[in-house]
Amino acid sequence: MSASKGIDTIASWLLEARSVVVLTGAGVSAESGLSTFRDKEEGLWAKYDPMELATIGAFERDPELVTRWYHWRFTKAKDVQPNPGHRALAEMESWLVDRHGDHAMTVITQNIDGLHQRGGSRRVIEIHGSIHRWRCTKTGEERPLAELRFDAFPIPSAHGGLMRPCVVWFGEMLPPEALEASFAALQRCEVFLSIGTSGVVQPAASFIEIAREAGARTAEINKETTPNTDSVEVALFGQSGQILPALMARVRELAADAPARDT
Ligand code: BJW
Repeated sequence: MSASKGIDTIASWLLEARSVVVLTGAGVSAESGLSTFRDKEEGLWAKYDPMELATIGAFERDPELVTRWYHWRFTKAKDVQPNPGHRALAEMESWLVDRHGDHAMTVITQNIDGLHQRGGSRRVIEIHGSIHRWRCTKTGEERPLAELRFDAFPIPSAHGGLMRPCVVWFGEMLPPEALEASFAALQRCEVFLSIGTSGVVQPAASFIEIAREAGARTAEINKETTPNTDSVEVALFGQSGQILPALMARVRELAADAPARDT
């Protein structure tokens, strides 16, 4: 299917859909200047060993290294801006919410960078947590990053523990409330878009199947093929920062020709 035909198809789904779920991964933030994980040359895991940085074992072995790494990641995330892909998703949400109400669109993101929210998205579930919140390893008490002083690595907590980022490392459970909210959105979704994720990390990798079983149309937007490419109805290859604005422009064109449906 050509790119413009694919965009047309997804746009026509969005015109009809009352509930949309978008699953995003690191690729959505790549055009803002943040590294993905698994890209062969530029990905973080091409340069660093995930088992040395993104597990609780790594933090227990070398809390200084892991704290410094996440502090560096935070500094990068803070210094970049949401890109046209983030903004187009925010636009998609307000367009759908205007037509069908608050629950019409949910972004489930694996990203910890906060760029969807800064780009204007409101209903965002951060299933792998956020780099903007940290918590005490002893009490679990959370503190916004702005309250922490990064003048010692690792950062001692007020309760005799250490402060760690509220992100989900390999082998850790996802936040139960984020999982619950994700499943609820997946059960009712009519369109599921997988954008900028390699689709290999569980449980997020299974969300597309849950949506499909719930009857959703499925599409993928990615620079490359993924394990989902063959099973989605529409696969668009390219940069999300270019495709998503084109998709929203097409949605608006089609909507101008078609009267809005009642919710
Ligand atoms: C573009 C683009 C552009 C580029 N436009 N596209 C065997 C042993 C141990 C565990 C497991 C196991 N088998 C399964 C597991 C479970 C494990 C897992 O799935 N492992 C697999 C890797 C095998 N999962 C877990 O452990 C999860 N917890 C869990 O399952 O709990 C239950 C349990 C408990 C105990 C034991 C077993 C199970 C937790 C997973 C947590 C993942 N954490 C990380 C780090 C978070 C913090 C941080 O950011 O540092 O999350 S890992 C990393 O991968 C990060 C990401 O959110 C996640 C997904 O990556 P993502 O976003 O897809 O990025 P990439 O780089 O992979 O892909 C980018 C894509 O974008 C590419 O396709 C590009 O082509 C594309 N792209 N530019 C469009 N401009």
